[in-house]
Amino acid sequence: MSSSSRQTYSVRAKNHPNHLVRKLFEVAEAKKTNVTVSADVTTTKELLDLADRLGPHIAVIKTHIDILSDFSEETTKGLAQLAEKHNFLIFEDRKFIDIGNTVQKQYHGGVLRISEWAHIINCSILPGEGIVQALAQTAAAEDFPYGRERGLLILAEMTSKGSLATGAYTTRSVDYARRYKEFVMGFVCNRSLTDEPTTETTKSEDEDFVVFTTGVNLSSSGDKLGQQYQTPQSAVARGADFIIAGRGIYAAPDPVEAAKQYQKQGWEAYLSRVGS
Ligand code: 6AU
Repeated sequence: MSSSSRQTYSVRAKNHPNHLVRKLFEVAEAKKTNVTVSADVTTTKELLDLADRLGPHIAVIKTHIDILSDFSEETTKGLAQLAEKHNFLIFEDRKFIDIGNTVQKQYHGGVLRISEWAHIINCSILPGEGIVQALAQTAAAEDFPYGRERGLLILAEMTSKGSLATGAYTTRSVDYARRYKEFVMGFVCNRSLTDEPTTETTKSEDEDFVVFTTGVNLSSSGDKLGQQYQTPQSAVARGADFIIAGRGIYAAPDPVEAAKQYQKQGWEAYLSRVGS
């Protein structure tokens, strides 16, 4: 567990050099929630309806925008309006994984125009350091209109059975995060990582990467396709700053009640970790 994990979101917000991380912590503290809902539904109507109903209980909405059967500008305009209304951030779970030149075009422009509406994106580092460099470069360009309102999470581990995102892959994720920390907010991973022994970089005193942990579910231990779950308590105890839950919330009989439950359990686990 890193030392920053024991600090409150407010303290971390005050000291953090990254504008979007500060905003994320402020949202969490203001709404008393560390829940990211993974809204893996397949129509715009369902997505916007969920975002509006769950909005008061979440810090972040995570999308897979390419699974919508009717994606259009209405989808992203609607999401952006709801993000304003309910004070949450939008995380597009695109998992970029290609050479730098390609991911730059997939992120900024293209049919999905991800940079326009997603505050947070993620990438795998399987292609090597160049993918992080390329995405960071796009966001730092003088003509990039969204500047400090955008950030990247490195997919450092995965929750699926037999995941190969382990060992050197995970260690390098930490190295690359350190090298591009103006754009890298933190990781999607299953535990706090920055005290791991790394080979190429060393931890700075003020290092504070955000940990998003997925595979969180209160009533199931997994699915038939290799997904593996843990509870909000165990995720937070292992270092999660934000818990990501999909089916546990949107497929529940009453998604709003479910979101409230994840909010309560995630928040209590956070309070107990920071000792208040
Ligand atoms: O709660 P679920 O199982 O319904 O949904 C989990 C969500 C899905 C996955 O695409 C995503 O989390 N995910 C990720 C992410 C966020 O990158 C990484 C991972 O290792 N496992 C995982 O399930 O939208």
